[in-house]
Amino acid sequence: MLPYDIREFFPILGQYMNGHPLVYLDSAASAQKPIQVIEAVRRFYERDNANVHRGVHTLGSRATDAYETARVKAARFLHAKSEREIVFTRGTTSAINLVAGSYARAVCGSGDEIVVSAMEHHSNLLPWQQAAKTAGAVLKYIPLQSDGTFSIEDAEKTMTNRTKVVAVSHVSNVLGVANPVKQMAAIAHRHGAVLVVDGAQSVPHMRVNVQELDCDFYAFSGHKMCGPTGIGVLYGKKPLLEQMEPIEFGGEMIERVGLHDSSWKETPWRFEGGTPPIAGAIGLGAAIDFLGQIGLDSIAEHDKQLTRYAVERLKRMEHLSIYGPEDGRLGLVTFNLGAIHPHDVATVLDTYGVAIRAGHHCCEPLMHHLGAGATARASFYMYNTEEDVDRFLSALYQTKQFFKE
Ligand code: 7TS
Repeated sequence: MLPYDIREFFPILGQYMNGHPLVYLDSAASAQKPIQVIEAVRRFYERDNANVHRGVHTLGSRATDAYETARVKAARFLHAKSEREIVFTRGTTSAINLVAGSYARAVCGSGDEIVVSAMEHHSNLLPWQQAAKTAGAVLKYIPLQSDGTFSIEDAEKTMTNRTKVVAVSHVSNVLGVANPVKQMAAIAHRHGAVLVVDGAQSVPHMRVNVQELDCDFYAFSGHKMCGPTGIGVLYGKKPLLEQMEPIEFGGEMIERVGLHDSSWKETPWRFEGGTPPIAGAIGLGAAIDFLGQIGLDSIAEHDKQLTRYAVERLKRMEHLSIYGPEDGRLGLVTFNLGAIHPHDVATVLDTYGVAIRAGHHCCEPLMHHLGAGATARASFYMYNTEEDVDRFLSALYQTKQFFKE
């Protein structure tokens, strides 16, 4: 377990909510921010704020240096070959939209295939639906097993030599377990396809090495790993990014502009038209430093252990059903409490200061597959403790009594 005093870095956690100490169990939706990140953003605005890649003045070059340093940090964080493989985006959603809107539309012709799973977050589903429609391509689904996961054998069977793109999440935001993305990359490559990995739920909890995985694209959001909102990353292998056209056009992404024709900067800057989220990138750099200081292996171990602690106790509760496979949960558990609507569960928990998420978690196809219209989800991060889990369980017992379930 990580030391309790890690919580001192997160000022928001010191509050009382509805008369109870705040128990924040919704980090899978967005993680809290340590003072190191808050301070980095504040320092930037207080001392270095200016636009990037423009001014010859000193503030402009300080801002540019800080922004580009964040890119280098992101490259090291993912173990990319070069910072030129790091595109700053608004988050996972816009990173995946960039690959779908540019790469997939260019490489997919009529009858080609895009392979996804029904486990995906809508952000890793809708962009592919749209790309397939535009290109006349077929959107194929890897069949899911009863627990919501898929097997590598089924993933392999779904791919053919018409498959151009395979897109899956590294860790599911509902099931909390990891998909075999390294093996999937190898299979996709044998078919001449690329693998796009949605890393929104993995990077906060585990060490990721894109070269080892040999994935072609990897997307994540800063805000789920203690960074600011409004910043994310698309990693892409350089030769792939170099063959991609931008999907946003305007200031700063150009090399030369004529009246009827223009040309673009090199990658990654050609994908960053307009004023980028500068403070966000700097905050993300600070979050990367912070995760490095705490140690991603320690965070992973803590999150796994705490999830196990919660699951063991949830299992003892009558009428409580847990979704997903038995093992391998990395920081979250999804459940329903008898016939009580998960929104009611979350509302009552909130009166005890416990914040969880309820709903379809932007995974409607997976919810249908699991036979649940909606579920409740508790997610854990480095700053959560066994005491948090105990408070959550005790509030859940109160909820059960209240609804006579
Ligand atoms: N992919 C996965 C696996 C996610 O969990 C999320 C957000 C996204 C993509 C989209 O990330 P964004 O930063 O671009 O919005 N997931 C959740 C969630 O589970 N609850 O709220 C947001």
